[in-house]
Amino acid sequence: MKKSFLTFTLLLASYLLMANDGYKLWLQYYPLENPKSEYREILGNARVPGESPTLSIIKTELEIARSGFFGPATLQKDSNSPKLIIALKDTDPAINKNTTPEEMAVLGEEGYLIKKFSEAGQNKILITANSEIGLLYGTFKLLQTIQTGEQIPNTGLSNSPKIKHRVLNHWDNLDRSVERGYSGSSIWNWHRLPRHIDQQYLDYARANASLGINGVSVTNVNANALVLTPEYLAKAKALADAFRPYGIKLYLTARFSSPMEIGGLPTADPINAEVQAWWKEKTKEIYQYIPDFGGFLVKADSEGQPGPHNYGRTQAEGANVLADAVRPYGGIVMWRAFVYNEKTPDDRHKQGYNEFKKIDGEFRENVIVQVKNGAIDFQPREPFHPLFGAMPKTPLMMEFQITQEYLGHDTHLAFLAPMFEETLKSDTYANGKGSLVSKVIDGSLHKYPLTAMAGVANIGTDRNWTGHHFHQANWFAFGKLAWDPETRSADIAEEWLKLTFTTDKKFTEPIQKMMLASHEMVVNYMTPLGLHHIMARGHHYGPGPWVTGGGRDDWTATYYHKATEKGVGFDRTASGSDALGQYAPEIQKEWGNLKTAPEKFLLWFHHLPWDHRLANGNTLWDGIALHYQKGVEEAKANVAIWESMEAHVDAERFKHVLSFMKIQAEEAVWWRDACLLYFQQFSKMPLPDGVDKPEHDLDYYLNFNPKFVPGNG
Ligand code: GCV
Repeated sequence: MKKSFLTFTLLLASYLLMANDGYKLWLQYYPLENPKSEYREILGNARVPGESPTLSIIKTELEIARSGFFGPATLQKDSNSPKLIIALKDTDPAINKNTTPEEMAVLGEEGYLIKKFSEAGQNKILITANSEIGLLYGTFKLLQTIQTGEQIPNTGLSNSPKIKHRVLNHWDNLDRSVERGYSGSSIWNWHRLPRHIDQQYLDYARANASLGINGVSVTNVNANALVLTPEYLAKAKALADAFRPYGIKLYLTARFSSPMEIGGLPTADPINAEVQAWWKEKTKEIYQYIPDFGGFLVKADSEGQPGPHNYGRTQAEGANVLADAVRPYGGIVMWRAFVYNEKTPDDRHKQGYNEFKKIDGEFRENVIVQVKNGAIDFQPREPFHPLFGAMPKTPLMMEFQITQEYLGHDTHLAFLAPMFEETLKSDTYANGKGSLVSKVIDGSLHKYPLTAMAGVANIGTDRNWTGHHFHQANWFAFGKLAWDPETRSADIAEEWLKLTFTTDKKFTEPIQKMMLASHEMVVNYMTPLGLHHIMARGHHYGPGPWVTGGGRDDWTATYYHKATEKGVGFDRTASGSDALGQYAPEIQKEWGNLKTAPEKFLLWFHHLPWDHRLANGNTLWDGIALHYQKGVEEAKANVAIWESMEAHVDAERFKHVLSFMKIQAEEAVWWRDACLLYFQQFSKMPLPDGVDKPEHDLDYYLNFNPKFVPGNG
């Protein structure tokens, strides 16, 4: 056996045997299959001219990667003849010599260029950019390329983000609870801040930078005004200082009533001069703490949060007062479109559109309206929000939910990239065919000067950050799609698997397939055929199609499924709430007609009899039951697929994933049986062949009441 092969085998064996708690995320830097790889010398002989916090992060990253790929015994540096040069233009002659002004121009502020070149008969690589952050992004890209075994094209690898602000939204409270968080407590230890900067903050920033995420809103949108007081601003400043070298800006959530709660004013009316002056003063103070503060994220007039409605003002009047305050410093306001009220006698689906469409063009230029992917609330599947494409004069940004509030929380494997991709690829028809949501978001459709994407984080103090190891892939996917909303889910899954586990196809191919099918599987066992909002009350964990009554009808399941003996589903066509009328005529025509309506949205837009015939000839009842069954069968099959992967995964992650998958398979059965027994009271039809008989009766599920479910804000 050759020595190099033996070394690799030993390295790999020790990697697999090592306890791996997943803390290293997709930055594993596990031994390379080819120990003779040219990268051994290239990474061992790098020149990064200059000194700065970001440049030193780059140097450290090269060290970590090099020793991971090749083991600690590596080449000595030969700085006279470097093989890897990472530098801004004009800071290294090799960069000037081997790049053109045109190549540099397309990179913009954050892009990078990786190029192979040859010098004195030696193969070398350069990474260049117009900013140090671009260099950091380029370094991560090179290391990811090496780990996944991809090639750098001879023409070079040039990339820059399509979206300007790529922001994680933490719904973290100051007491370290996390609204809709399922992976432990908040990683922000406000009590210890500002004096203690935990290593985890830096590891978090590093992970984000490796994906190109460049903004973080650290506090819950159900905001606490305290965060804007000097005591907390000093703490926020400490976080902002820690994030800065990684290219990450800090944003804060602003409670609309702050001028009253912490400012002592009798009102928060946005047209009141004292209120306006208060926001300006407060903002000035924030910028004294954090000179590159990103701006405010605001949830107003929604679910009990204060807002401009309290004073009879519009959302634009509310947003503009904050926008005027941050504008002199280059800050922005991300104003959420998630505005709805149980007292509005209209389908909840329609309320956000009705509120915002009419004020298109009334926002200041540094406001961007943050719109959830769908009009209700991050359901397992939703049609795209009708506001996309409907506000040509107001920049809109996407808000995805990475944390799985409605998709089984921490234990259910659901790879969300296909769900995000489905929304981004939806055609709004705003400017004719091909007016995809992705083009609204990247600004190209309506020429928005401001672009952004937000993801509600799934990160907590769990050792592996996200509860389920596979939910790291959802954080990863968000970063990739925020950089380029046209990235394919299949590519994201493949890259994540190779970086996180192994490049061995015997593992990556079946597991990639499993990941790509997992979202549809969850939809099948939770909310098939357009059913929605049928989860348990409050904590939203497990099924609850029977949820009815209580203070708010729009927080029940019966409001949405409307099941009776006559049928099931929400009629949102012209004969019902006409939410469909908020979409383009082409969509109204297609989705409104039962012959052409996509079955995945059937009961979202139509109320249909139980014996309605689906495209395949099945009755609606049989179709619902068979979808639930299919979801259960897949969840069970996934357990077996994962079991067969034992040889390819370290024991710690293997066992962790396996036990979560078993929970998922059990709970898929829970969802299927509870929902089918509930709906069967109305359909009065037998379960079709092939659908397992429930183990318990409906009463059992009605009385099943999990206690202390996390994340219930
Ligand atoms: C932060 C849903 C969630 C709430 C969340 C809200 C929002 O209603 O259940 O926990 O509040 O969305 O997005 O503001």
